[in-house]
Amino acid sequence: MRGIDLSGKVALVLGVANKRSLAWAIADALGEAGCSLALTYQGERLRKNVDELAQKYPGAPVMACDVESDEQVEGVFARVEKDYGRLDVLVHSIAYARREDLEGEFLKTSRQGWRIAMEISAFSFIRLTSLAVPFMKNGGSVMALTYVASQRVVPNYNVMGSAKAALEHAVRQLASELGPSNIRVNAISAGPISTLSARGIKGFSGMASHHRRLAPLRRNIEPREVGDAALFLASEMASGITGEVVHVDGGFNIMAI
Ligand code: 0WD
Repeated sequence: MRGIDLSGKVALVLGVANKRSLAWAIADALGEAGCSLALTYQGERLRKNVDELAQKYPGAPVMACDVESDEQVEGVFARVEKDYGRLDVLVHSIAYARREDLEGEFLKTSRQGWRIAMEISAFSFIRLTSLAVPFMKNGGSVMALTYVASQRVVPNYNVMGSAKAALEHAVRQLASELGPSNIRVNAISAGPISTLSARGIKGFSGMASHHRRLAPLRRNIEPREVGDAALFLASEMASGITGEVVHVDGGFNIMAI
């Protein structure tokens, strides 16, 4: 157990694909701090990975949730209500764009490619938050994962940069609306980590070594460091922080050259 104790709290974590997923590290950080967990998987192919994580946290429900399905999204909250009747923490660690929209010219972005990236990577955050709010009766902490390509041009990140910009705006807008209910809404902007979705970005390994060279800490970050930041944001230690984008990137974002 680290310094923060989340016993008695409940967190819903979406976006575990496998052991390398940032959501896995976040779920572990929260679970090891005593937080009860509810976990989701997108599609049967990922179910056994999430089951493996859930085994460490007896009683944690594991639910199918593709955010493109209203029925599945609503089903998740019905189960949270049944199992726990409350929610304190919501973690959105989901992003998707078609491979052809993550390379080549941004100018050629298709209507469909834009819609898919925006809907899965940004709109789902608003929808999930709206369904979580009624369960956060004593306040809560909501968080999403973002990347510096929301603010600056990163080659090949293309439509995902647009989606992350929309996601960060949603963080601020929701923080403003939910602050009076003591629900805090923040984003963690992580440096590049080699996960399933990161490897879908063309030239990812070059990007990671560029970060390593330029970042003040002169290294890439570890998933555990994202987990620790999420643990902090979930806890009372962060009670005064909302609408923020917290960078866990070794300081990369402050550098010009
Ligand atoms: O370098 C990185 N890895 C960074 C990731 C740097 C900064 C930010 N991020 C963000 C990502 O953009 C994403 O928002 O962190 C979040 C988590 O990504 P991850 O942990 O890097 O990647 P991964 O382990 O692949 O988890 C993302 C998961 C999907 O995985 P795959 O690879 O199967 O698409 O998002 C989920 C899915 O499990 N996902 C969905 N979940 C529900 N419904 C959907 C969907 N429609 N689409 C993707």
